[in-house]
Amino acid sequence: ILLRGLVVCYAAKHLATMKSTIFFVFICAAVDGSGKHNFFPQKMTWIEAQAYCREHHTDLSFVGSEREQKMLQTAAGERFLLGWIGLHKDAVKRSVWKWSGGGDSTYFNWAPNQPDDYRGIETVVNLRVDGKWNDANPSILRPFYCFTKHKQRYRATIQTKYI
Ligand SMILES: [Ca+2]
Repeated sequence: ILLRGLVVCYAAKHLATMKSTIFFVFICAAVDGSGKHNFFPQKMTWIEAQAYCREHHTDLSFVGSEREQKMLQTAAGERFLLGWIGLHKDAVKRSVWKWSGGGDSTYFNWAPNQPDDYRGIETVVNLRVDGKWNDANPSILRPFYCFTKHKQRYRATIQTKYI
């Protein structure tokens, strides 16, 4: 189950007859799909950076929350540094922003007046030194942020219900 930030409940229905009751066991796992973000100062195009991250880590960094935004700051040494993150424009639906590795973005931290799609060629996103996001030309050479996914950890709760 590779879902991040979601509480996944899968109900394992144990049909154990206990006298005249049916015994259900529900197992809920809060999947901690988070991991570690790292900053890489070597400059690459967005595509090169993505390939590098995928080969050596998991992917370009995704930023799904304020908390993860903060993780990038920590990765760069308690400050924000200019660098690519994994956000890119959907190739077909140009108003939709997707994370490298899948999923539409629902959290945004755009700088004022961004995304502006300057010259109509800004299809990927970089973090600025103020921590805000800017859409940019993917062929510019920039440092980048990679994400390494941790192994899954579970916090399981068992609920029992007699009906
Ligand atoms: Ca821009």
